[in-house]
Amino acid sequence: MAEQSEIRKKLIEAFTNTESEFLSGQHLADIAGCSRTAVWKHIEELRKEGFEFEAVRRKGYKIVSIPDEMSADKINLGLKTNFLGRHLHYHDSVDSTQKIAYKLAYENAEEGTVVISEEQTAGRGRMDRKWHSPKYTGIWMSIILRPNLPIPKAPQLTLISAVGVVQAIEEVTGLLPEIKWPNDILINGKKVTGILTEMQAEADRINSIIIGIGINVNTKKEDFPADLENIASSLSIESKSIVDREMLIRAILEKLEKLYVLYLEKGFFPIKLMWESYAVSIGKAITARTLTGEIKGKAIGITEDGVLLIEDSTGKVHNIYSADIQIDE
Ligand code: BT5
Repeated sequence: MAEQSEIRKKLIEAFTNTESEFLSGQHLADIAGCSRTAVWKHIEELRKEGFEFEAVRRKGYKIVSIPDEMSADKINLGLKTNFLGRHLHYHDSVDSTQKIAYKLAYENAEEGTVVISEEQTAGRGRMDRKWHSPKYTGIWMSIILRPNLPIPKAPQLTLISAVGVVQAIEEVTGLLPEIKWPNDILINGKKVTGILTEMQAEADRINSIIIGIGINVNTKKEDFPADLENIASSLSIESKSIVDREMLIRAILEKLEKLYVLYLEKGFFPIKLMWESYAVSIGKAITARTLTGEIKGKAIGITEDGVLLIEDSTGKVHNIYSADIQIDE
């Protein structure tokens, strides 16, 4: 029998393709590959999610409206991926999607499993910093990947994700975001997205990588707390319009899947070129603040492993594995 989420997807597709037509229970059962009773049960579940249907005896069902809030089914609608987002866990409120994804990964969740929440009460950034994640305004999601790679390659996944998110934002909004190494996406110098890559490893191999992506989508200026007011922005502030979060999620999953497959086949080099074309810090004077101190110099590029290279005033080149970057010029 077809999987539950697949059945749901096929049903919604059937309804949205035919719009105002009534579809018989038997017809829907044939399309979805399940029994008529199962069709009825799925329609009841969809009603709980805010989909409205009209049911007429002998004629069947007609879709009347699709809900505004996000739902796993609406995100799935028209999603053109093979594995990213095929298992989607949607929540109204969680502490952190990273924590939930971490648990799912530990319980052997499939590669490509995605956790999304409308709100995070304890969203986090790197080094346990807070990530502001108010309800219904953004995309707070975590993606489970299981690449067969040695541990030092893990930071490349942050860069791959950043490229995917930039391409998706560009496609959906027309905005032109820039990447600040390693994990910030900026528009007009303000942070609209942060990426957090964490991993579970065994011996020297990666078991799973959890990519956390936080995007301020329809956040209003007044929704940001005082400490973020001057450093953060949202896609709707920058584009002066409301952005469809589900469409953006689909675009991210599609771009990211393509890049990830390309990376597994061809290695990091093609991604590195794309990443560099979006990077704002390369060629500029920057200050890198690491756990052990501060390094000032010119950012000259990244290595094959995604390590940032800074040349100081004496000509010495420093390899930066993890830091916060300030652009000085
Ligand atoms: C990041 O850390 O930028 C990674 C953020 C990852 C968030 C996602 S949401 C889904 C998943 N679940 C989680 O719990 N997390 C991930 P970092 O580079 O350390 O930046 C953190 C800093 O960004 C904070 O100290 C603030 O200064 C700033 N910040 C916090 N919330 C922000 C927001 N909504 N927009 C812009 N900047 C923010």
